[in-house]
Amino acid sequence: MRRALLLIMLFSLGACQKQTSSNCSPQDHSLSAKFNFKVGTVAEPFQLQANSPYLELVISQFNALSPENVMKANAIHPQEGVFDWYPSDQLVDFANDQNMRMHGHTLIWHQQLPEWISNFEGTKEEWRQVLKIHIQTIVARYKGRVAAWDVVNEAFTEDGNLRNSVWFQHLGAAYLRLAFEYAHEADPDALLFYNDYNLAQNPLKRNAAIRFCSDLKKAGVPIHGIGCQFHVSIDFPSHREMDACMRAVCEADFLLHISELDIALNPLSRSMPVPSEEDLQKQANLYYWIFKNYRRLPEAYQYGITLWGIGDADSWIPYFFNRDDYPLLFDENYQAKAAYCKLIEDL
Ligand code: 9MR
Repeated sequence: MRRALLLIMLFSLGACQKQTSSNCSPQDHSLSAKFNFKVGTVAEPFQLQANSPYLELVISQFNALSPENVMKANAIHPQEGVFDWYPSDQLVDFANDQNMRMHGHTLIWHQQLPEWISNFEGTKEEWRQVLKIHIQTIVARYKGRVAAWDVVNEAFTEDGNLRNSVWFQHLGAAYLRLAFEYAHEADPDALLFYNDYNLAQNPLKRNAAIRFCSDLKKAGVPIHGIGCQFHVSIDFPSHREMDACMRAVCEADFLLHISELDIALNPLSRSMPVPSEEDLQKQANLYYWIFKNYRRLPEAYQYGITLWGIGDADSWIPYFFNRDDYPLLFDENYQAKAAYCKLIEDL
């Protein structure tokens, strides 16, 4: 009996020590305060509920904000001549009030288009008007309040060619140049980005996208940065590939935004009802490596790193791929994971 009591006491002491020795409670730390560059998150207005753990983390851990969906064309411009400003206004006002840098995402994309654009029938000139009105109405509304825009998103395919989107079909490759020029006319102070995925793991796509952006820039088109999304996993791409991607963007003289960072644990879609300690540790090491490597780049190119979500349950990955996954810094209860602790304690 006395032995059992002693064991219980020792166990409780251990548990206690474990709790108090942990030095990474988000209440006591701010992730963004650790870096000279901005650290952002994606959010939707409905998630910013008063007194919620979500809201607390947004405010305490991040100093930049991207909208996950509310600025995409189907949400903000559902019908010709009709703009639904309410949700994006809420987000922009929130970011401005909190002194967070607002990053607009995304003006021109082939996905999440409203039907009226997908089905639009018109001459080239009429398509140009659609592009112009869409971009300029949005950028002008948020002039001075949204610091930067993903002007064109995911225009390249994996083989390094321009995607056959409606924009390409009706305006040819020129739609990219036009998009940047229209955005710049509406807000000459906004930083303008090209944003895409798989730029680390696919050098063909990376080189094509960077070359295209460089050619635009040489021709005087206002394009300031490249967003490398970095939807990566603990297994791939390699450090070498991610490093090559970061360096290539800077060497081409573009601001580098790691724009949609998450690190999947389960890219092969196995059954994974709970994450293993080993995988969580690998994830922590990779988050750490990405932040550390980013911090080593020339400061002038460090636009910032944006996490694509806060808690694992909010992530697009389990939903989109229909699998268990745990890609973010906080778990489904908004408790800090090993990755958050490693960033806070080791960097
Ligand atoms: O996270 C977004 C998810 O909620 C949407 O359903 C999805 C629609 O395609 O878009 C997700 O965000 C994407 C981003 O806008 C562009 N890069 C890829 C992101 C993940 O799909």
